[in-house]
Amino acid sequence: MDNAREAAIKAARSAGQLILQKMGNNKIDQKGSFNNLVTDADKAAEVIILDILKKDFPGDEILAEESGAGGSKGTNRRWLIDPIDGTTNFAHSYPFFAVSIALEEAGKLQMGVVFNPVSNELFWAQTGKGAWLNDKQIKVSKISRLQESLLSTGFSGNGSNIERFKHLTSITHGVRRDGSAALDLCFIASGRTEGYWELKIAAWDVGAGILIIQEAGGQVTDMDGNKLVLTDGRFNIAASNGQIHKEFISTLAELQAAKTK
Ligand code: LIP
Repeated sequence: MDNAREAAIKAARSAGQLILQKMGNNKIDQKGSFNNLVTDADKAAEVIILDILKKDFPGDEILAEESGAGGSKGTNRRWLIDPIDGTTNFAHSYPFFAVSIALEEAGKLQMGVVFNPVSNELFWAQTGKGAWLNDKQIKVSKISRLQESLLSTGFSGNGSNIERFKHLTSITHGVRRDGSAALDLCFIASGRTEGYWELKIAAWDVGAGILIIQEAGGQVTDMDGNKLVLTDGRFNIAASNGQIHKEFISTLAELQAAKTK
């Protein structure tokens, strides 16, 4: 698995270099709706990543945001790749985005890398080897009360998350809407925030960040508190430092119940 991590870090850094070069100078297209963007930098960065990974691991399956699912499926390994997580931020030269690369083996996350080329912060984790930010090991925060927590979320599904955003903003230290799920998860792992939730997110957005949180001592489930399954489609996610998870999930459940009344 070390060679997979080394290849993923090489791919993330190479893609990050290209992304920075193209910031403010790239073609923006829409994927379906007007606010679901893709840039030529997303596509070019994904080509760089796939070239590096396929050279070393030709038999592995791939699920990548821009080119979809592929690979010979000859092994029980699957790569989850988001060349730019935070594309909308990038398209507006808003400097908060990351490259996210994860590897599953037999359906279990084994390695994850999230690289923020703007801050030069490389978050990574390998099962059993802890979570790291550059050369420093990272751990989740010890905050144990939801009301003392700083949270984050996103609106990839649609505006249906606004009531949760409003309520949780009023009962915690605040909710940030950063625009990059991968970095939202890494900020929990590094103790900068305590919780994150989002509806209709994709495996390529969160695969690496999930393992980084787990190896940093945090917890990730679906929004009902059940085991999260990384399907090829869209799903709901709730992540935290572990300490607030029970209270966090029960608050999300109360809000869901109120919505369905
Ligand atoms: C983004 C996610 C973010 C979500 C955005 C978008 P992308 O991923 O990281 O959390 O709110 O709508 O889905 O599309 O930039 O890779």
